[in-house]
Amino acid sequence: WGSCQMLTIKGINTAVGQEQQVGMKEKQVLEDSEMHLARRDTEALFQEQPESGNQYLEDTLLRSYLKTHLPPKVLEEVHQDLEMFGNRLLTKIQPLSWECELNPPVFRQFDAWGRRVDHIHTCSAWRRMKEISAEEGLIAEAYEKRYSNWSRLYQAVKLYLFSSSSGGFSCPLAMTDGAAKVIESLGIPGSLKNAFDRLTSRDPQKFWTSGQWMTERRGGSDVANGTETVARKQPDGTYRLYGFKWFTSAADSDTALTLARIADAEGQCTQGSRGLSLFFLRVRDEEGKLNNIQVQRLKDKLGTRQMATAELWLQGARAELISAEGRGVAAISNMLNITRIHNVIGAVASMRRMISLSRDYACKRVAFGKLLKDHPLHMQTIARMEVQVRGAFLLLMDVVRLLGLAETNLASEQEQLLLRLLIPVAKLYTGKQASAVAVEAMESFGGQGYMEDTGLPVILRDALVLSIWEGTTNILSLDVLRSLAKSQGQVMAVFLSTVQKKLELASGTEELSPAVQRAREAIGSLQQFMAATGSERALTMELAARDFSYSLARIYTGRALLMEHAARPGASPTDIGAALRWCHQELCPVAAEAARGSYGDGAALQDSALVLGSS
Ligand code: UCC
Repeated sequence: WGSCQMLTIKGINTAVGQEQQVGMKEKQVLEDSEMHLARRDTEALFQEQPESGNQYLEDTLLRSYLKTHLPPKVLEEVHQDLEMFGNRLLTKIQPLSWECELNPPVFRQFDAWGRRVDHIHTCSAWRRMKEISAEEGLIAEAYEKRYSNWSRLYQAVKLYLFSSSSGGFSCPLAMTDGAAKVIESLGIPGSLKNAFDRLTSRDPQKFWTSGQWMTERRGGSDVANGTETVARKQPDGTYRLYGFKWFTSAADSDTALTLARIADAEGQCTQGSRGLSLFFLRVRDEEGKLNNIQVQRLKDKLGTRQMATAELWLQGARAELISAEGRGVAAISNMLNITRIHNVIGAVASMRRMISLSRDYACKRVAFGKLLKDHPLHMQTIARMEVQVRGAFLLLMDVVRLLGLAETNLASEQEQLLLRLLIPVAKLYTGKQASAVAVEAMESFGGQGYMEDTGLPVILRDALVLSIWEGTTNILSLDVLRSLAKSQGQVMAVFLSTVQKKLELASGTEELSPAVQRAREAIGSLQQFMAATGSERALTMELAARDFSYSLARIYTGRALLMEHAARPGASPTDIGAALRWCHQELCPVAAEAARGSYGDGAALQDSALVLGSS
């Protein structure tokens, strides 16, 4: 401030810097005003908040995908609904989401008089999310099949838009969808008709959500050996479950699917996977009383704090057997495959949100005399993330397109095999991408990205779980191998022929030829790897499982980017640029690592020595 600047504060005219006699009171006012001015000075440096608008309208990739793939009549209808939903998300749902974050569930074990109540209190915003989910048909859409095979894709698009504004409610929706899928695949038996109707209802008063209780104290990955819960048959044909569920998501749900071992007349159970059966249960009765379940505590998680994840004692919970005896894992796989797709939705949505905010911030924030968007290095960093989210989005769309075909009996046998392979591939790959993008994007806000009340750390924390729950990266890599083994290699044959066929079409586009060339080389390397390892021991494939899955993800995503998008009529230079960039990363890491000898016995020993520190 200039020393002679005239200021008018609180009605006192003062010439700052002039020597004058001022009374104590006036002096105080002057000091206050200077402090105030100092604050004003820094206020001028305040940064504008990054914001997003109507997520649907702003998402050009999503819109161009829908325009390319949906039949015109379907597109017209869903466009209207998605635009309205985008507005609702912006104006009504996003504020609720923040409320859910600020008011996580609270567990009250006893009432004031010492009575055990085990009450999980959720906030009103969380309960409103449940109503909105029903109103928007976020589960119903997939089961009503109004748009035949496109219904599943349409539902996935709505969930994708909802995910990052859902305040964590996308988690119970994932499991609700999975439970509905299991019941549907059983042919909706009479005893489950009411539950199915409620899980897929558009009526907020009727709508139920479901949990998935798989993890017990001995672990969540090795379900076959970790499940101790015992089911005892009752004279009326129902079962009572006794055991301890260590990690039950959305413990405030109305119903749950869970695994248990049926005890025979002597009380003996079959161990391992063949001893597991699948059960359906209501969590509470009509009066809200728990179904012989005690809540031990809520989990203290790094993220996803908006949802009640609990440890539960089942002390004779009444349940219905819904799989064949001993076929529990196979039966719950239907649920797992759906929740894994939801995980992909969550991963892509999280990346999209982070990048939208980064982009908006880059257009507002000035540093070193110009907007961030005018700093090429900053834009390069965001562009690299943008390529990742584009690839992940198109991979997701392809998975839900195939799921829609399978659910309307329109999928060929090859498409069903491809779907089985792509679900774990997409889940493991996008989970990792989402974590990496969240960390990188956070940096694009500078120190602000690290501040809790910006909401950005929430996105990071919530993204970190995506590669852990519903099967870790390694467990899913082994599931990829399982799908190969079960189909006796057919899934790989389908994978390779699908990618190659599509590349043929893309090769007609001149600008894409370097990317097509790289993709072809990667496929060649993958085939060579497969041929070389075909006769080798299981250890080789186990060690290669993760790199192998990454190779499938990158090659297939390259195909989706190249063919489905960059080679379509009307593709923009941006679409082509994204495809080229995608294909410039290592598309077949498994071949590169195999050439380095990473999968032999010696490599395994070296890994152990390195980790365990032995010589
Ligand atoms: O619960 C959790 C948190 C929930 C939160 C969810 C929110 C997500 C929403 C995100 C929104 C943003 S976390 C814990 C979740 N737990 C898991 O994901 C389990 C991870 N472990 C596995 O996936 C394992 O691979 C197991 C449990 C499947 C392995 O079991 P087994 O019994 O050792 O496996 P088997 O013997 O190989 O398979 C048994 C049968 C076989 O069928 P048959 O007998 O006909 O040959 C397999 O082919 O199950 C079949 N099967 C499958 N079928 C196994 N996996 C699959 C699959 N993925 N698809 C089809």
